[in-house]
Amino acid sequence: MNFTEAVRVAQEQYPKKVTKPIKYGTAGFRSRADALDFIMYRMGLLAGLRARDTSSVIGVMITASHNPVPDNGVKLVDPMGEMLAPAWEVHATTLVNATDEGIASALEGIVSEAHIDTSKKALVFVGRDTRPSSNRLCDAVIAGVTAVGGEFKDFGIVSTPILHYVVTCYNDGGKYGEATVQGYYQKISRAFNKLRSSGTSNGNYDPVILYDGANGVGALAMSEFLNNMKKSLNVTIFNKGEGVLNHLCGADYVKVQQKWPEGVPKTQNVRCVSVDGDADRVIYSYLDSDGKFYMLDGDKIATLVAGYLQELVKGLQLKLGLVQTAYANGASTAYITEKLGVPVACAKTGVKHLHHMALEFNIGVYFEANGHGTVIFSKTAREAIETAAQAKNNSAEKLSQVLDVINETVGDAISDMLLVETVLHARGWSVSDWNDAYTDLPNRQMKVTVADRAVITTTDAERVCVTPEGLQNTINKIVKAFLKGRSFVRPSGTEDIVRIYAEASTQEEADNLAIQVACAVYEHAGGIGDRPKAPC
Ligand code: 16G
Ligand code: MG
Repeated sequence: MNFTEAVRVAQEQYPKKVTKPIKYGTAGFRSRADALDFIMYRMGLLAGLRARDTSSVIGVMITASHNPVPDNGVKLVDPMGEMLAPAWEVHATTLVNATDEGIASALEGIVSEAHIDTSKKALVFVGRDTRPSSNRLCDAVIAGVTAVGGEFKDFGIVSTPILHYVVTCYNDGGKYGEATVQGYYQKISRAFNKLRSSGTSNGNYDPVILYDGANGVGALAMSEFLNNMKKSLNVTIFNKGEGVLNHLCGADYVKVQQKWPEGVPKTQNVRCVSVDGDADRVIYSYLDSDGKFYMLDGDKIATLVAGYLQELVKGLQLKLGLVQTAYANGASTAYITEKLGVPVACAKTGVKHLHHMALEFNIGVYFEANGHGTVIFSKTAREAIETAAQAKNNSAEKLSQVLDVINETVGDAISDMLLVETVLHARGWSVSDWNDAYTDLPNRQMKVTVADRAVITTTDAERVCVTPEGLQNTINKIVKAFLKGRSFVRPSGTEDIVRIYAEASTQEEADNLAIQVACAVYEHAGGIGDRPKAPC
């Protein structure tokens, strides 16, 4: 194939105006939307090649998730809904760093390295979030796909998990479900309706939910879901788009700021479900009778789900495990290993790392503390569950219904919410019963801006800092002075900053620990601007 057309369109419509090197990271490419046109175009080109390489449909999702509105981003979805294969992350980086004329040789390089037959057909599924820039950037992706002779299907505004779902379903010939947006809603709502067929209330369980849509696609997805569902949940949607996307609301705000979302009435003892800007993360929270705020994050969800599934798989000879990251609250890890006897593995931040590690179990539950996660079932597990269900094993029958509520292709805020609701209902728990299972250690996250965040490198699933030399020793010394103290630092994969995590026995100590470690980073790694003073 000759790539002159790809170069012509690049030069005429999507010229590159920056020279700074850019890397395909955990969240694909993400930055201010006005700097993304040429990147989107090139990701369209790349998706066209990847589709031929895999002889499958490839997904391109345009979103910056929980970032502020002026940002945007792009991620490629591999054939079975996975994140883009590592070798292709390298190709993506090469292609984006080429000059406009250099596109041709970059593409030729990829074709020859991956032995791609360019005469094959290529089909790319494209989806986008609600950001004002997403439409324009979607056109750029489509221009890229077309410039390498590919075809596309535009799914319009959809959540990230919906795009993963339709890509997977299309590529497996519909075994996982129907490859349409409607097929997605129907599959999970049908499964949920079935699980609720025995009744709506149970013990302390109350089906009332305040839903925080983050003013994004999660609000649209929930109202669509409610249209398909019987009245077994009483959901009121807030932050439907009347406010600014992710601003003072949504899963990331609630998790990081540890605050009730704006725009949602402060009703006591009713759980609030917050999703992020592309609806692949979910965080629960509630206010008690004194108005005190409680947050139930990905760790609480993971422990709830893993504990429940562990009970259901008893007797089926299946190995169930939980995968967390360094951000998992120490109390959650202790609870799940010591109280529930579920093995826990720790992965690097980023869905692909968790997903990969979860594959080592027959049933792998993986969740980041930020609320992104799902459950994946191996072929062995599916078969064992189906066989036992056919033999009328009660737990296996339930498990096989639960399986259909789960979107195994990627973390999915709505499907995760339905899973949580299923477990709470089965246990007859109120949100505070759930919260009482264990008490989180107080924690604090901070960020520090440094001249070059790449000077920070880590090992042991990001729990130990390797460079700059001496930083980990300093952190060790600081941490020693705190009861139940734990802290680590890592370069962000999505922002030009270094992240700091700290936990300790009280909030004041956790804050204090975070500040001291932030100062250590500032000193060892070339901090920019003011020295960190207060938690931010
Ligand atoms: C991305 C990752 C998410 C991770 C976050 C960390 C995917 C699909 N998403 O959003 O898993 O938690 O980055 O961001 O992998 P950070 O590197 O800025 O802390
Ligand atoms: Mg997201």
